[in-house]
Amino acid sequence: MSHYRSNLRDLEFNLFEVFGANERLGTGPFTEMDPDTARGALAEIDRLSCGPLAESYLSSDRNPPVYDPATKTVTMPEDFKKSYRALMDSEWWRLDLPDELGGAGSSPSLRWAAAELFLGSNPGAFLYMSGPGFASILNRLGTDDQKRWAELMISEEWGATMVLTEPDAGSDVGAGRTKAFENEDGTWRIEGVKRFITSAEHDLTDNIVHLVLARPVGVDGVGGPGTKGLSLFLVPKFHVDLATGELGERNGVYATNVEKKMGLKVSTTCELTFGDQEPAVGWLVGDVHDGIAQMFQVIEYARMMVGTKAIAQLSAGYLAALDYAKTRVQGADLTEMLDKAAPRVEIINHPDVRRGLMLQKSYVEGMRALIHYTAAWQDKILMAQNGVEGIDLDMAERMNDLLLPIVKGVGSERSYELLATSLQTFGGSGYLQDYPVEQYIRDAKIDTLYEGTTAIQGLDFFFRKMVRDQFKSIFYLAAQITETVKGEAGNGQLSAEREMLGKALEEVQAMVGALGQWALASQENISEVYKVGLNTTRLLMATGDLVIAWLLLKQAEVAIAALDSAASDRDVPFYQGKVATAKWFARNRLPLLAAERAILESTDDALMELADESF
Ligand code: ST9
Repeated sequence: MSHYRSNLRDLEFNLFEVFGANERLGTGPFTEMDPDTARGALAEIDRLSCGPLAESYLSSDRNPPVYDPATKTVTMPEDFKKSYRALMDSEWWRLDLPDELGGAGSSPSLRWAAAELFLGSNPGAFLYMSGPGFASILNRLGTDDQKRWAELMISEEWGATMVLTEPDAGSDVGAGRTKAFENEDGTWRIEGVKRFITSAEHDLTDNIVHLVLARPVGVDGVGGPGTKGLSLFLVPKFHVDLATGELGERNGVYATNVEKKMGLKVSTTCELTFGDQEPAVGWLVGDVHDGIAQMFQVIEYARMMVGTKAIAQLSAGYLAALDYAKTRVQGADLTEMLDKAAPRVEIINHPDVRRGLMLQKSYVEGMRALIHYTAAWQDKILMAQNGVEGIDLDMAERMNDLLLPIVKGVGSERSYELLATSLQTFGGSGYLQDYPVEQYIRDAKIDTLYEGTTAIQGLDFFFRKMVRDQFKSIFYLAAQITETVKGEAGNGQLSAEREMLGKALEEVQAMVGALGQWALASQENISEVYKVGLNTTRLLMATGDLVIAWLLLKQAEVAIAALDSAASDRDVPFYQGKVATAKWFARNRLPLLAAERAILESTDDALMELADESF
């Protein structure tokens, strides 16, 4: 049996019943993909994800890729290669491509729904499928020759990587020391060592195209300190005859180590050395020195992907725990605890197991809604860029920017935390490799780390997405939540929860206000900024809970309307579950925000003044 349990019903509920994908699909840039075609695509992707794609998930953890330091090559496990082939042969990666590159006319929201299925089934395989996604970005940013590279990356199904990190430049990308020297023919010679590079060596594809940040040497106006001195280079593993697409000589970029990791073992994490024995030749992307901004186009995409991966893995963990709880018989019902001969019951009947299941369910479904809400803004961005009228492109971009650190930061933190609750549902059995949850936990931990740690997401959320945005998008979001607080949908059944949502909104607004005050005060007294820094992660997580509660309530409104009309017998428990989940989350999680606000408002200088030796 497949390790993977998907939730296609909830994906379709988000897409078509809550966030209106049916109104966007089949129109504007998505003309080729009408709602029926999209449903058909998701059904097929679901079959692939629960079937052949999932088959090597467990085995490739036990028998991970093998690195040979003599040849600096990696041999991938055979059964993983079969899963990867099934994924590539399905060609669903075309959902990610624009029309001019042979895309399927998909909307971002359909693409992220599909991505959840792939990432829940076999996240490592999805990561190796990076070529098409990176080709779209190269096609957008590149010169004519680089657009040809993009075509070849797609037609030849080559792999691709993003290459930022160095041993002494992790979160601080601007500390990178890898250098680029211009050759007389206009190409560049890259020299340096990069670290933690995902998919940088493997034998799944004939070529790998690296997008590398390096500091140009001897060029006026660029190459200075920090991120702004970095430029972006295309550096292939093999040279290529661009006219024919034929591979030429090996380029001087080699994987000089592959890390041994806690999880996601099938995904190679490489040290990549440039120009050690032979020159590593690269091309300046777009022929412009604008590296960090260009790389952030990849990073934004990847941050959305990481949040989706985290939530996909939590969903799989929750559904595995739910199955177990429905079948595992242990102990008597609590009402019969005094009768030692009372019949034993399935553990789903025990109150504490139910509490744990609802905690998982509410976060899984709330965070899935967050992905779809964010993706709906991405749909609107693409529509506005393609001439569809009546969309505020500026606000759509601001909202997408605001939501990305929540998707990535909150999604990954809550998923990792709650996968432990999934495991707990199994009792001691959850600790065994007989069940997939211990691997889900190991494989999900990376999500709080790569593509910017949670601390980085918290800083980005406050300083860039609020202060630099002049609080425009957060005010817009608050106005949207207020509409729900003041609304009347839900047939009178959600009034208490609306009130709780209103109170939670006030708590978060007060937290934003306090951080804003400290940021302002730091202009007079710079150390005030520490109080901001002590609370950016708290604010990120609190806003996450607020948005999750809001989206669960919006889902409950839709569910109540469906129950009041003619929901099929099969759908009744699904919709009733939606209403119960929204109510539970509002009652059990939102009151905690008052405590978070109180803690935040009581922040003083003590922690920063404590001597390092006293820790
Ligand atoms: C990594 C790899 O972790 C993980 C695996 C990836 C695998 C990807 C595979 C994808 C698969 C795809 C599959 C496709 C198939 C699809 C099928 C579909 C069905 N937003 O604040 P400043 C820019 S890689 C936008 O001064 P500092 C901006 O240009 C490692 N832009 O920063 C800005 O200039 P300005 C990941 C932003 O203090 C400039 O940066 N590493 C943003 O110099 C400078 O900004 C990290 O993520 C933003 N949010 O540097 C690094 N922020 O202000 C984490 C900045 O003029 N560290 N820019 O606009 C950071 O993010 C730091 O905050 C820092 C600080 C480096 C930016």
